[in-house]
Formats: sequence, structure tokens, C-alpha cells
Amino acid sequence: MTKLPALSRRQFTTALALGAAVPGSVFSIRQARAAEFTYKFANNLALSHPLNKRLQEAADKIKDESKGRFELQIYPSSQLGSDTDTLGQVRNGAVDFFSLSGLILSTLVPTTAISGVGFAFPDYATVWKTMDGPLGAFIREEIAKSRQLIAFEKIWDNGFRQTTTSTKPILSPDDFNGMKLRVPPAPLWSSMFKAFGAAPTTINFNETYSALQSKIVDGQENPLAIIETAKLYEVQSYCSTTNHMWDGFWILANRANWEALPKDIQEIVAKNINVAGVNQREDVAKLNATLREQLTARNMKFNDVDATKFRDKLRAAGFYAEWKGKFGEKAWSLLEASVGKLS
Ligand code: X2X
Repeated sequence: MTKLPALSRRQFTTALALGAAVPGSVFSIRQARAAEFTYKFANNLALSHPLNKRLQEAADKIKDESKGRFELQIYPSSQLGSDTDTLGQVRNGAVDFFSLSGLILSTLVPTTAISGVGFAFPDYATVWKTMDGPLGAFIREEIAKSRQLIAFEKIWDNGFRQTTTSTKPILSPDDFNGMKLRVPPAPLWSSMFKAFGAAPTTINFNETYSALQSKIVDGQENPLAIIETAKLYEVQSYCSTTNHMWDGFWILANRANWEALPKDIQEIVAKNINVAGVNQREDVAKLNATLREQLTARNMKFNDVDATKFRDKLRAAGFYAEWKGKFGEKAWSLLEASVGKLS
């Protein structure tokens, strides 16, 4: 957080003079006035991803509604560091806001991975009923217990994840056997793909493209909106619609920096971030519904799968029983109350 002093009288008169000295210049007092609060928002997605488009829209509205007092500076594409590095920065306050998958956040708050349980959500209606309902509220309470972080009310959408490879299509679970697959740095991701029989390697997203390009790994898994905006189609040939899990982005704030803001600024920021999140959900769902055709035109070869076989493989490997034990009765019962029996 950078809390800049308000403009001094001398600076104010200089600003006025500057405006007067350049006739016709669009020099407003507001532009001369540096924001009272300048906060950094880090994320790992391309500028073209709906998350960054909606974030910029929210930043503009927040600056306007706060009359220039609050400026949100957005740092996309892991500019401030990898996901694991940036989680450390938002915890210590070097970064003010960070959008992060609950599965990666689970390295700090174990419960937050529960939204990534394989095949838990049959559709988006169930996702939002769950994440905007009692389980989402429980997860946010767990995040708040970390003391260093708070999560905004509305989780943003990453999407239902599909599997891509450079070597062969994934037609059945056996096609995962021994496959070198990149997964994000999170225990549940590694656990799921070991249960499928793959050889998962945890790599931060900002190193994923190069890992695929240099064949360190043969495949990865992500929603279509990420395969498109991160140009993974340039280094992947096959896309199998495994839909093996849904993933979302919690908008995290450093608690101390958040609490340093006046209440009226907090309300303007929270309102606009949550509204942007709901709009972004619609953008991503639309994009993910239309991208198969666009990615096919980019020479990706698509195939559908029978999800039952993949879910049965997870069950047979003890995946659901293992993670029910890790999450505990309270969280697991909240999940099953919303999505039905899993284990
Ligand atoms: O790292 C990934 O694969 C990504 C971009 O989907 C997440 O942030 C979890």
C-alpha cells in the first residue's frame, strides 16, 4: 500500500498555475491530485482474460466514486512474482490484493481446496449456489482465521478444467498412466492426478507455457478461457473435455492494509469488486461455451470423455475418502448438502 500525503498548498497552487499556463490543457485539479491511497492488485492472468477486463472496469469506477482518493494499480501476468511468491507478498502486505485459486491458497488455509474436489459440481448453477451459500461463507471464515488475509464475498470464475496434451488425446483414465502433467502448486491437484495414474509436476502458472514448450511436461489442465488467453494452444495439440473439476479465484486482501482504509473507501472498493466478480462469471461462462470452435480453428483436436469412468477411477483410488478425512466433517457435509453424496 502507498498512502500518499494529500497535496500541500504549494503543490495545489502549482497545479493550478500549470493548468492556467497551458491554455486549453485538460489539466484538472483532480488529475493533479495524487490518490490518497494507491493499492496494488496482482494476478497471474493475461491482460485479455475477462478477470483483468472486469478488474480494470472496477478500478475506474472506484477511482470515480472515491473522487480520485483511491487508485487500484493492476499487475497482471504474474508481473510481481509467481503465485507462491505473491501469496507471501499479500500475506506481508507488499501486495494489497491478489486473486488466487482456493487450491493454491490451501497451502495456507487447507479448507479452501474443497471447491476443487473432482467432479463435485455438475454445472455452474450448482457452483454458484454452493460458493455463494453456506460452504462459501465457511471457507471465507477459515481464510479470515489466518489473520493476515480476508477474502471478498464473491469468488470469481476460473472455470471447469479440461486436459490438454502435446502427445495424445485422453480418451479414458488409463491414458493418464505415467503422463508427465503440469499441475498448479497445490496438494489436491497432485493427489487427483496421481489417483488418475499420471505423474504430476507442480509448476507455477507463469512457467507453464515454457515447461510445455520445452517438453518438461507433456500436458496440463485448465479452463478453455486460459488455454486461449495464455496461448497454450501454441504448445498443446489435444484437448480432452474431462471437466474434472471447477476452479475459482478468491479476491484476497492483506488485512492490515484493508483495515487502514476509511470505511467509506472500503465500501466503494468492496461493492465494485464484488459486482465485477459477478459480471466476470458471466463473461467466463460465455467464453468457455464458445471457445471450443475457436480453439479447433487454432488446430487443437478436441474429444469428449465419459466422466463416469474418471470419477470411478478417483473413487477406486480412495481420493474421495482421503479428502473427506482431510477436510473434516463440517466442510464435507456443507459440500455434500449442496452437491449431493460424493464419497
Ligand atoms: O495455475 C493455473 O493453472 C491457473 C491459472 O488456472 C490457476 O491460477 C489455478
